[in-house]
Amino acid sequence: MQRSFAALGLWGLSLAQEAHRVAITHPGGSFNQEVAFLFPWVYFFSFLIFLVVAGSLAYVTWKFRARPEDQEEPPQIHGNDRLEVVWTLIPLAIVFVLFGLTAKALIQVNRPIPGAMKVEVTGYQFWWDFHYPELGLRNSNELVLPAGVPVELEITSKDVIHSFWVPGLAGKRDAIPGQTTRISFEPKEPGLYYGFCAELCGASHARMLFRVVVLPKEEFDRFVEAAKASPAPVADERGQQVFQQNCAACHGVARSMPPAVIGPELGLWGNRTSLGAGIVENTPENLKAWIRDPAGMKPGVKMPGFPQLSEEDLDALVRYLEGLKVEGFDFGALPKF
Ligand code: HEC
Ligand SMILES: [Cu+2]
Repeated sequence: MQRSFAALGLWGLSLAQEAHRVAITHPGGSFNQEVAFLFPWVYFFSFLIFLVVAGSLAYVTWKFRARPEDQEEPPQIHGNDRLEVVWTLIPLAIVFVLFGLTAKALIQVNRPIPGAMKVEVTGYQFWWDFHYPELGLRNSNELVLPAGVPVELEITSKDVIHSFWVPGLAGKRDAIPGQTTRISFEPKEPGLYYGFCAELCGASHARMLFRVVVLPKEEFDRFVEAAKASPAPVADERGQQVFQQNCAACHGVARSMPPAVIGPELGLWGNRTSLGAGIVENTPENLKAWIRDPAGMKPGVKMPGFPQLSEEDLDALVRYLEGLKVEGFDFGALPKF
């Protein structure tokens, strides 16, 4: 119940802010296709019941209305067995049909898909980490997936309970510390999908977003190969130095798992469409504002601000970070769901 209210609130937000879409009816993947199949059936029966109930109410109200010549009480009748059996059996049949369809969909979406690509998803206050153990690749806050290939997400949390939700692709799964929950689906349609943390997890819960980039299979393979091949050429020597001194204790740029993860992986920063776990677009201006004062954009954030950096150092740092990328990909140009 609380969750449906949350979804309603998010939907309201999505009307105001196109960047935060909640596309639950978008059949972007196998999971949502199963769910989308249920919608017309539920609507059909709801509409049928509405027509019958509202129709008979209107008819009876009109047919048996009081007339001026009515002096006495109308004949008093009690019950109608045949009618009562009918109006009990028909709804029962409807409930059974909907139950059957729902059970089929539930079994289907909860079934692990054999041969699925694994991704370890870890929730932190207030960001997401994505690690591909089979590919030896890591990225944060933007999960890149191939279309037409089944994927199995192994979801957990390193602090409190979060919940992983990409409305346009699949349903929610809680991220629980010390446990692994799983969700399997096959993304079908390339695009940029908006994701949310769907479990109240602290001051910036509402700013714990993420994105899923679904690429055609060949493009995904090209991206992975290029991301693993070699580190990006250093775009700014001074920026790299500033990074080593101030940031490297918490952030990796090797596109792989550091021994202990504190902050998001930044090795593919230049390919990111968003900043701060999906809260704003990735632009040099937003990045500068973030580095100076992350808490100003995200209350309760676990990254200190760097107001002491000189303007030159900051510019160099931003150039260095924007240069951490794989050439030839513009995820921002993908259709958004
Ligand atoms: C004490 C550890 C720590 C230090 C030091 C630190 N960060 Fe962070 N950083 C974090 C954490 C934690 C987050 C995730 C914040 C969130 O979104 O809730 C973060 C987030 C970010 C993000 C956004 C990441 C994303 O995926 O959107 C950028 C960019 C960033 N940091 C850059 C820097 C730079 C540049 C420096 C050095 C000047 C730096 N950080 C120093 C911990 C740190
Ligand atoms: Cu959360």
